[in-house]
Amino acid sequence: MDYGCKSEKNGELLKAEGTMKKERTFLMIKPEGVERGLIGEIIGRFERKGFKIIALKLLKISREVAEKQYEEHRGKDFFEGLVSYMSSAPTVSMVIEGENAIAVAREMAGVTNPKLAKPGTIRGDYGIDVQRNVIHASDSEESAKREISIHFGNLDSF
Ligand code: RTP
Ligand code: MG
Repeated sequence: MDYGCKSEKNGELLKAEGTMKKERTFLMIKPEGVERGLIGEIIGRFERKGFKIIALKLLKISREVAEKQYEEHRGKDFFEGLVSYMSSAPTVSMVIEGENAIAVAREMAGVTNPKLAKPGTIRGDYGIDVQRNVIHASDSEESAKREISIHFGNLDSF
């Protein structure tokens, strides 16, 4: 299984676009990131990169919300484990804003499997395994819109 492809594609996307575009994206610090005391470290990376925090909350999400967030994976063998895990303990949800936020945040997160993620990326530095990979980041404009709305409702006026 190639866990690397999506982020590789983001790198290509950034190069190919070559344009600056102000965007918002949705991020979530997964349960083990919160449990291990990595909230400040992770938020700090995005702040230092110049992103603006638009919305932020710490809570244990319901199974229903986890299912909605990961709807695209319904039916896959890891779906049940994923939604159980994501709703098992507190997480931190946030919306950040900045130039090319969606692709840049994916690059900063690193590829899905922490064992393959590069040092300097969040998953490369702190990830334990494919499920406990510290952070979720929206993978497209459409996903970002959908996920922001699931977790924060309408933020257009913020
Ligand atoms: P995410 O949605 O959490 O930002 O991660 P991603 O885009 O890098 O990866 P995705 O393919 O969307 O998978 C969502 C999350 O499901 C878990 N996963 N487990 N056991 C497995 O084979 C497997 N594959 C994916 C990971 O926690 C992944 O982040
Ligand atoms: Mg994903």
